[in-house]
Amino acid sequence: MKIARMSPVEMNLEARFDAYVAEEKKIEPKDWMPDAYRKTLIRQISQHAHSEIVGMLPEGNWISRAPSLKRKAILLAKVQDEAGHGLYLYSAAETLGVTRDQMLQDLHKGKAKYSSIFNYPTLTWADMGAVGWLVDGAAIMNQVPLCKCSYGPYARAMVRVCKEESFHQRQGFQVMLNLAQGTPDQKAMAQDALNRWWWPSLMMFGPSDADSPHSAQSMKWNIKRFSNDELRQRFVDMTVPQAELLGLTLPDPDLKWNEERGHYDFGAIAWDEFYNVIKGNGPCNKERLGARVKAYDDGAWVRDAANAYATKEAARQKNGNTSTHAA
Ligand code: FAQ
Repeated sequence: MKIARMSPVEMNLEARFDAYVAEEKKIEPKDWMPDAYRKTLIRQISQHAHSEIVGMLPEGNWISRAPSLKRKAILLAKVQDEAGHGLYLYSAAETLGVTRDQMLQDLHKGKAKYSSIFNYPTLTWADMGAVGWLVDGAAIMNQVPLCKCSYGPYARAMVRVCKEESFHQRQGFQVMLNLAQGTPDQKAMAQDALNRWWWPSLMMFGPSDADSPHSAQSMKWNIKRFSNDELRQRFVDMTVPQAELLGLTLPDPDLKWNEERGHYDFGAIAWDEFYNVIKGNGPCNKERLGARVKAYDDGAWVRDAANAYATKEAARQKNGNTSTHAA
């Protein structure tokens, strides 16, 4: 780590670190970092990874029921992308010294969180539209600034993730548009999905700034670049005209343009519901965690086989043989 204009002896490690971050420079895995910075990143990146993997479940549920081959292929590709995002993120977290097994154990025991949004059920095909449009839309709003986060491996992972999320958001909007321009029943189905996903999507940004214990420090470290409320407001401002274009109504009687602020005002968020969901009591928490634990247990033989193969290969290498040409 090189700090311009300041000699290392003049500054202790933490002050050097703070100055380095303030200069918008990237921290890399082997750089010195405060323990609390490392812990915060492990918490956030692993929870982000868990969200991607658990987030495959509500949409995976619809792959076999998509209304056409084209929609099935798109949805399948999207769900696979989410798996890829989880893998980049677990890898980024591993660079901080935590093992993937430890992260998964924390998820399975309910110690590590994942996004509240994935604890709601996907009841109709229109939910695939609403999830892509709103959930991926909110995810991008939150993740684009993370491309500039101070931790190099996380920032770089986010660049690719955001490109893919923007395709996801557009395909969701397209599903909504087709339904909104379809029969009255299809339009009603789209409206119903919007009614159910709107408020949980606003909750994705986390508690309001006044109740967000981690925000101040994470912003100081350039991990978070905007506060939860700032990003939530941007999302509302971006989405209102999109809903108008769809001819659908956002389920908020208090939503209105505020000329003075230059933003939309919106109604009160049901924070009791949010806290209830993140405590494990949402409509699908038990089902989602159960599905993840089962997938992990069912996959034990694959991990065992891969490990056995790796051990055998290592032994062959050690004995000077290569597996394919030994015979
Ligand atoms: N759900 O002090 P803050 C996606 C927790 S990816 C559950 O504000 P922070 C892609 C928070 O962890 C969606 N818990 O915390 C996709 C903390 O608890 P802890 C995931 C939440 O970290 C689309 C406590 O509340 N995205 O959707 C939530 O500074 C479609 C206090 O909160 C990311 O993870 C919540 N919504 O800010 C996949 C982005 N909000 O850890 C499939 C990266 C807060 O002390 C299909 N993460 N909590 O026990 C972030 O930007 C931040 O971590 C925030 C929370 C903004 C989520």
